[in-house]
Amino acid sequence: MIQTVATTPFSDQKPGTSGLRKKVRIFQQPHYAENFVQSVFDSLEGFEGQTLVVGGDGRYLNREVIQIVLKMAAANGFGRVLVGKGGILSTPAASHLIRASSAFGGLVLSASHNPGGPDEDFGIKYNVSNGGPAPEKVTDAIHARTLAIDSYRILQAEDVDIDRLGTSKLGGMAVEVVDPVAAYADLMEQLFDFAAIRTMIAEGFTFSFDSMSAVTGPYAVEIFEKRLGAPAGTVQNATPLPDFGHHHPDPNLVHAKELYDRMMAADAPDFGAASDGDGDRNLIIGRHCYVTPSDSLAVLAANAHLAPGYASGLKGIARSMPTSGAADRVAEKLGIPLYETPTGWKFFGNLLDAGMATICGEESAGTGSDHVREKDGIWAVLLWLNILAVRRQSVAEIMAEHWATYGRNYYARHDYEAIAKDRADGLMAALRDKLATLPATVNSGGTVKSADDFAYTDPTDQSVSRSQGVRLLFEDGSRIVFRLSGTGTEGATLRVYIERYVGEDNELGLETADALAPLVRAAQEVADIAGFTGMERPSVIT
Ligand code: VG1
Ligand code: CO
Repeated sequence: MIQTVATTPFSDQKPGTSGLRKKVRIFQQPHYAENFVQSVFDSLEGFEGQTLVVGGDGRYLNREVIQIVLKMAAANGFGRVLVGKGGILSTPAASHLIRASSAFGGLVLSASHNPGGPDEDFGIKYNVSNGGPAPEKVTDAIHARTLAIDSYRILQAEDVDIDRLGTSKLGGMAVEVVDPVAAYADLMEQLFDFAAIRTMIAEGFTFSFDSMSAVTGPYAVEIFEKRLGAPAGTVQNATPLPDFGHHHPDPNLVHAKELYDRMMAADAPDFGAASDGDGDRNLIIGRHCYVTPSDSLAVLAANAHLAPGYASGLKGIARSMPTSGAADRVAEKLGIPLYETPTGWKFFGNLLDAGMATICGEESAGTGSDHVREKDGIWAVLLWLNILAVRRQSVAEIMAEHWATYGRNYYARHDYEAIAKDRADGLMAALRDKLATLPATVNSGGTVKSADDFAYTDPTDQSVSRSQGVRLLFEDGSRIVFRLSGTGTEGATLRVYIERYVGEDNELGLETADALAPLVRAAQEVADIAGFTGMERPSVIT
């Protein structure tokens, strides 16, 4: 029986950079998840009888919300739901499944790199039929609907068994429980030279992958250990846990420190990598050689043609605005366009759909291509492995050659976390107020050439996104960017992105912190970070 349940709006359901993310206990309020899911459905047209994909990163509340989604999808008239077995789908695998099954869209249940557990975070994101995160016009409509909603529809039924493969009926709707890994792993085999990677591993190449007790475990074991023949144990923390074993599943130098230490040890393996909660991010560390995500994007773009899936070259490269300009130099050399978009994967979808870009990336450890419409952690690792298998050099050698060819963009991101929201807003407002006065001024970082608040016009549909981050560009090409995070669930996080370029005949071997020190000081002065936040130093440096 379909039940129509009266409800009242919640005022805090505005999707952020990547869907709605809140504390689990906020999602546990009566009607909270239901309101959001109904608001998504109410913002869509024409899904009657169509397919919806649903799955998540296995975090706390995943199973409960999947049952809600199934019953609401049935009550709202979807014809079929594809759900990953056990409720598991990595974000890129969900994207692939939406595309491969010609689904109307999908709900991805994840708070990605945010911690999980009863006191931590949960999230829901809607992806459209191209497999990518809903664009702003859709998320704006969803938000508007959350503020007006007065009822939702749900089928009264027993929970569906999501732990057994196969199809069952829920009301008039079919529920198909699918293997979350197989189709995705097959796609990877089409893109990369598995035989070459397998040979490299068989010849003694050593490798360590940290799934951080999050969703990539089953994918990584299947692909790296089973299909590529890496020894058992290559994948660490391979079982997805609802609380990620109390870890913070963010693959950066702070939260993936164990991997970092292993890669810096005397007996380090040749290659190390990690992924995040929902499997769309990647961290790459060669033996004794950390690769910044921005550099990784540049190296992958410069070498992608070595993998079968990209042998015919790239159509273009896209990067988010705060991501370093390293990829720009590669695009220039390849003679292909470079697009600079706001932060968040949803801005790449149109470029990928239009065939304008093939590879995209973000400084936050996200890289991906037109094979799906999400960033893809395991994909990035496989492309690295394919490149290593062809070039037969170490990661450190590849980086050194890359910098010697293109120059080096020293880069760091400083995050100031858990700032009171009004203080963070005050800091950004003060910066925006003085933008016009900054050009031609001199500070510790040098002479400011221009300063603006980044706005983006999508070249495919001319939609405009404003206020995407304050940029200070210096005469020597250095850059500082300030923006507030749109994925946090507590207070505000200020992100400061610092970049300095040195040409190919210049100082390529500096320590990043030394190379950036004057710019770090400049960022603190110009934005008065200590004054606004009371913090003398960032909480996290990546
Ligand atoms: C962060 C990153 C951004 C990324 C987003 C989602 O957003 O900076 O590059 O696309 O997370 O990634 P923000 O607004 O907090 O800076 V994931 O892996 O959390 O889906
Ligand atoms: Co993620």
